[in-house]
Amino acid sequence: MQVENYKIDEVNNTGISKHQRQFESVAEDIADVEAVLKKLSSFNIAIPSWALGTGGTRFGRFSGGGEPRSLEEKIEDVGVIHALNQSSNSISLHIPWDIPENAAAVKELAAQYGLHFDAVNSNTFQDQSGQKHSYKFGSLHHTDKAVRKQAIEHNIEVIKYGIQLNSKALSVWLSDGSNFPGQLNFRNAFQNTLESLQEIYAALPDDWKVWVEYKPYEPNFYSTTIGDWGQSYLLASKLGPKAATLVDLGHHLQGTNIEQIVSLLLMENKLAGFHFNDSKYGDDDLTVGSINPYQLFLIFNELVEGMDARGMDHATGLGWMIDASHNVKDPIEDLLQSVQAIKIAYAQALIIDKTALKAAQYNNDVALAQEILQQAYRTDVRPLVAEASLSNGGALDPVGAYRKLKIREHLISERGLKTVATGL
Ligand code: PSV
Ligand code: MN
Repeated sequence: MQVENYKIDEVNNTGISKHQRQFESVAEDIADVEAVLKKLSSFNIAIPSWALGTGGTRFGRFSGGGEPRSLEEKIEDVGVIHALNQSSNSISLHIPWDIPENAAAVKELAAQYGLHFDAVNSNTFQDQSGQKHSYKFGSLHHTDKAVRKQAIEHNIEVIKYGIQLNSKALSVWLSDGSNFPGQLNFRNAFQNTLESLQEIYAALPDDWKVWVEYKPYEPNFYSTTIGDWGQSYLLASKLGPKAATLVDLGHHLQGTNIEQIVSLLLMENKLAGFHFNDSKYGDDDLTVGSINPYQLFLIFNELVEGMDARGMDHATGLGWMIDASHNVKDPIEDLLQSVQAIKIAYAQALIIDKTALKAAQYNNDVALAQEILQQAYRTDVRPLVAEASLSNGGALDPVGAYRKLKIREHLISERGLKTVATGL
């Protein structure tokens, strides 16, 4: 379904005067509000194809109604999200969950919704039917060369799909690791991974990147071969300039200072981008900003400061993507909330008084530095985000509009109540 502009306008009209009051009130205190709005308007976050169905846990999965049954329907759902928030103009595919059988048709369909294709993701953490070798004991790090070869070939195949779609990056996450002490020789596992990635790297087109994602545990519970940013950074450095580290917010042990990791990776030009989500305990894949929005803001503070220091374009300089899916929410509402949370954190980071913060840092004025950060964080920037959305033709309140326009009801009537999307 296409969400027609006039319907969004109709919903917006019911809240426009309240919005204008709120916007003027916040805009008054912002030095260059036009520049902030421009940055917000051009900022987009990719939607993962696997997050459009209801998420599950290892204890079960409770599908919602009207879930997309095919890649085409997933594209349709991202089209809905983008029509409402004007900030999700791309989709990231996971192969083989979502194979673009007819790339030209899929690209054309996406273009009808104003969408393009973000990074393509490989999957060597599950065995597929008919697959010759098992990934039970890993893939790119495996002791057996034949298994490694199979996994390398899969990644190269994913690159080929990506080329057809005009993607520009391969995102690799490995579940490779060990469950018990003694199971693995760490050095051999790392070397095998490096050599495998070198073969994949050699197959990258000139204008492509490979993003190396890390994760401390799960599904392995003793060691993970790419378990933290140091291990990912080491691989990315050895691989070369087309390789960088991907930060998934849920892939850190509790208490980790993620913003510091982000700052240093950015300084070294080795930050690929993000998988945004939120977590309370582990890789919970919760809605972005639902648990620790302050951390998200601190990350964006480092991003804005660090990207400006390198003269990078905020919108295109890094890969921005959500990697969250939940088991009790409507996935489209969940994704709309995540994108809003990201834009709110970004807007707050944009309005930090950077000159004053720099001076406070230089003078070791700790209390003032904290005041400056929290002044921005405690500003209700939602009218700025709404104004940016409005100027692009999006909804003032995307979740509210989604409900008012009864989009899920519409999708259920088209697709049925009992549908299941591919993914985890
Ligand atoms: C692994 O937990 C991960 O974060 C990787 O990005 C995978 O590609 C994705 O989740 C699979 O859902
Ligand atoms: Mn991820």
